[in-house]
Amino acid sequence: MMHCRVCETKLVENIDFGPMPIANNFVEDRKSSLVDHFHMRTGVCPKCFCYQLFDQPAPEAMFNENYPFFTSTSRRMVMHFESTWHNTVKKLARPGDLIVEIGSNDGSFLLNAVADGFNVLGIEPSKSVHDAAVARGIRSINEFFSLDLSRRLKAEFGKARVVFGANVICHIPNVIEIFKAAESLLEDDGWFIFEEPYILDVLKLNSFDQIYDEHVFLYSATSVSQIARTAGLILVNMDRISNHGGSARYFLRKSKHRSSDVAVEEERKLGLQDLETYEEFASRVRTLEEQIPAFLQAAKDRYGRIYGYGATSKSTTINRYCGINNRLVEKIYDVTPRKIGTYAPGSGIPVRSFDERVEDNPRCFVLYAWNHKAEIQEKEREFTASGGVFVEFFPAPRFC
Ligand code: JHZ
Ligand code: ZN
Repeated sequence: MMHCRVCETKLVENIDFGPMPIANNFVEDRKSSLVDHFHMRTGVCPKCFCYQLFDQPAPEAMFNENYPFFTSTSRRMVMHFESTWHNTVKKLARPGDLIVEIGSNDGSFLLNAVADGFNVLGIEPSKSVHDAAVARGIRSINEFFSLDLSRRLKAEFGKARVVFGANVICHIPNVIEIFKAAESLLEDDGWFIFEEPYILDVLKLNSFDQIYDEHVFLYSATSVSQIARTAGLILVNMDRISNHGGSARYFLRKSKHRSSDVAVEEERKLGLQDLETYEEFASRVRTLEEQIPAFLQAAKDRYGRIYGYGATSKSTTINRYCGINNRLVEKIYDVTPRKIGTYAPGSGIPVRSFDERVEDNPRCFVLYAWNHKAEIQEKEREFTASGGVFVEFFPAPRFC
């Protein structure tokens, strides 16, 4: 696909990452973990400035019964969704209203709405996490969101006061259909609210690891406001939040409401509507492609062995693009039962339980879960007090 998924203008190529595996393909067979699945290239639309992948694997290849990312593995993310419910979404709804979540994962957000007596519906195509939500008593539908599904839901459950999504809208290639589906599911005074990594923060931090198979788009107010218009919606507000190294939360309503171009105007001033901004980012990413493995090699020379902290989706892009394998990074520790005992995609680095660290006695961690730095540093006070160090990559590799 060489044309913008939103406005069909020819894309301007931005970064060529080369062959890539599926970022969350954590499997027990080392050989299959090394299989590449697609050629990862990004482009920017010169008309609507939607930043996107040229190609993406089929949705079913990414989101299925083996999907291993569970929202509840981060205590802070669980707290974040609790406060998102109480401080934002709940304030826009009345008890008894229907709250629909697209990509509801293990129910970490909807649990809060259930506890307050709201009517909830989760939509989750990945069976692994859908089952976890059902086990927690959340009404969840194991399907991809679509126009067809929204019609069926409306017939069965009525209209929704809020359609919410966290870290999911940027995963969906047929975005115009999804916006139309949200629009048709909403009450006239309803709200479509979603949040996810914000391209401005990615450009500022050089955090190219937010680019992987699942993230077919990296959005801005500029691009979201234009997609909204194609679907009978308008952007009424955008908030910046700190998750995932910097996210944006977009508030959309039906087009009879009043739109705001404050965020779009701010982005124009910051260069998000200039192609050079993206070209400069690409050139900084190419520098990191050299710097990251060199820095890790130096860290290994100094500390003997280095270990990964958090088998994130993001780590797949870093490892594959920078050619990092298990000769450089010994293993990656992770708390997720589904990831333990597997190999990290594209690198062959074993993923192991933190139980093994007592024996390994790591002195240097590669902070692949850098977006959870505060939570991890709090947990790892003893490690750092005893001289242990972390390596972080963005905006440039360093010890922290
Ligand atoms: P984390 C996922 O990306 C996938 P990932 C998805 N595509 C997306 O958009 C983002 O989330 C939002 C582990 N961990 O959150 C748990 C520890 O071991 O950075 C996770 O496996 N110890 C939907 O995968 C991983 O690290 C800890 O103390 O990049 C973190 O993954 C903590 C805090 C985490 O998301
Ligand atoms: Zn476009």
